[in-house]
Amino acid sequence: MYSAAAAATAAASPPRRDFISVTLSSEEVAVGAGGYNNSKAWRRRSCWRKWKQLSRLQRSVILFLFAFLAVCGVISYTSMGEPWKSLTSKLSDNQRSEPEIPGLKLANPAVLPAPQKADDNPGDYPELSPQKPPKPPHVRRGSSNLQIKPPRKNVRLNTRHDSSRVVEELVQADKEEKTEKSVISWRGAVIEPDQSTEPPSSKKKESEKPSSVEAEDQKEPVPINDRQMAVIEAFRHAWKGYKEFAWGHDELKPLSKSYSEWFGLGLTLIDALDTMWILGLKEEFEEARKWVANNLVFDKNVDVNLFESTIRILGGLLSTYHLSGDSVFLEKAKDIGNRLMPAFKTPSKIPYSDVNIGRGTAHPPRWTSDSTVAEVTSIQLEFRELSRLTGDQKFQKAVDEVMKHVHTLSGKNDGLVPMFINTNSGQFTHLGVYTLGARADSYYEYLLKQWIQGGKKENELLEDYMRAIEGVKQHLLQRSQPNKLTFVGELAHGHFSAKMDHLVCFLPGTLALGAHNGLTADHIKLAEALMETCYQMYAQVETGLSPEIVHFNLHAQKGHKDVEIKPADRHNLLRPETVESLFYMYRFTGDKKYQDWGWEILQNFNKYTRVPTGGYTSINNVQNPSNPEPRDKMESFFLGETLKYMFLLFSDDIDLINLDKYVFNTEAHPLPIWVPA
Ligand code: DMJ
Repeated sequence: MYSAAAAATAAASPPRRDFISVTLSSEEVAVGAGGYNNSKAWRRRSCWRKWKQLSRLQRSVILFLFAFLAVCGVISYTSMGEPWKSLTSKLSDNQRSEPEIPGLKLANPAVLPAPQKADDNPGDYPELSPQKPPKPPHVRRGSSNLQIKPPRKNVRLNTRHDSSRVVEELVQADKEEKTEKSVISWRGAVIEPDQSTEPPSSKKKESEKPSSVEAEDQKEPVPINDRQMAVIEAFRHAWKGYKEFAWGHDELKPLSKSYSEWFGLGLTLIDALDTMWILGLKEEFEEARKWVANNLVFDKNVDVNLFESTIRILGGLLSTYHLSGDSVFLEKAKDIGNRLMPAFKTPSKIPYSDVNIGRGTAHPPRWTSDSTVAEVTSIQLEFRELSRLTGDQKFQKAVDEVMKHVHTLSGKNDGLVPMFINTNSGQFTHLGVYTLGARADSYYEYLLKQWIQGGKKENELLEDYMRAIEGVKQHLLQRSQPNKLTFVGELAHGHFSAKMDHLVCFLPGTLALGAHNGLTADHIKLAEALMETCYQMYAQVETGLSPEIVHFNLHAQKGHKDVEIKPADRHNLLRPETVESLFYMYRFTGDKKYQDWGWEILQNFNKYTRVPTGGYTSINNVQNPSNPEPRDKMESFFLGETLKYMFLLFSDDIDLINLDKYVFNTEAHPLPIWVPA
């Protein structure tokens, strides 16, 4: 607005062509002075009249001015827009990051600039190289393929106090490794990133490639922590005994400083191969690899159990092949796989339990023509993977047929299966007894895991798994007294028994894995409850170690715990199931209590089962801390499973065997999950 004096001056002067004068009427001056006519119509009319009174030139100049101002406005908006947008989004990010807690208002809310992304303005800070933020545990990373990269240097650890030196060594080793990005193996041989997963056969189905080990993971390995160091130390102690007294034999007898043979195939050594790889034990792995290459011979007149040799030997060789990329393991896997095939030559195609791998003959146990249900339905992950790698479908065909057949069988109870199946008729036998323990356990585990391995497409497997878990809920779940622990009992001809094998403790982990893969969320709730129970099977016992079997109290009695142990059941075989489940539970929930429970268990293994001259031993009496009665045997699964799961449990690196890329067989040997290319 112009002042009244300016208006008067303008009115007095004659209009000049080269000046623009704007005349304001007295009415307008009056408005400026306080008189105010609020009629919209009047205002519109008056403006229009004035506009009409202007010369054409004046009108053009005014229009030009408006246009000019409009153009300036648009230009300055576009140049200011980005900073403005980022400012407003930073502000709103800041606002978002302050969680709203009802009833709580911060007196002085902090105003902080939003953290700048490393690549927001890389040129601004040339002296700073972009840094990865520290990885929070349990944050799922993207789907980049990875290779497990053990440290280039061997881990050296003589005592617990060595741990900081070892960490330094590992960090140094990692630095060295970064300079050799094209190499993915520390075994000496240079392996190109892709080479490790390429099956030797061109017959391999292109559409089913493993999600893992196809390309090198470029991410920084997470440093090993003190608890993991303690696992490495335990492994080394066990290995020392095996190497000194049982090298190349099946199992160490640590007290008598000798060994026992089951199949005569170096079972402990093969079972432990991928554990050494995962723990980063280079020297030990190298030595064991040489033994496999030079001494492992399957052309032997020996009877082996189909299930045990599949999960431990075939599974161990396949997983070590995947992790290391070394074809010697695949060659051996093919050899044993072929030698196990005669087991499937039965009238029903349900395999016999035993095979003579030298003669190529198979037979059931001497006293029956039955096979165990868990055994014939827990060899699938390994045989299917062998087909995928070799391109020879016969392995997969044989084991898939077993699953298809079992899927259609009658004699199940709401998805729960009996424990035996006849190799002639193909029918379940000993009907009416249902357990998730010995002889049935891994049937349930492999339903889920095959479904995951195959890319979640085989619906019958999922159906059978879901139905079985409903069956467990309906028939086998109970709560103990006094602490109301949820446990899985057994059903025999309609009678419930409150007996639970330690073997059942695989179930919390399997349920958690299912929930992680999108199955109903109440499975994780059940997993949490059962995990607590499995931990109590250790915590309520005098040595802090679980017996083989417990009986839960269903009725509160003064002075009685939830867990009762019968004299025949109080042995501990260094089994893995509870630490296995603790590992899954920690991976999926991030709850540190699971790590702490595992840590307690490791300490108790060290206290009651460690043999000073090397090795660990099974014990006969978990209730007697002053004499746990060592049994003089270290089972191969202690190195294959128990210590491996401990190491993984204590790790915060979800890429250390990423569970979206690998599925563990029932002997803790990770195999790749197949995904469509
Ligand atoms: C292992 O051989 C396997 O975990 C199997 O599924 C059950 N028994 C032992 C460990 O307890």
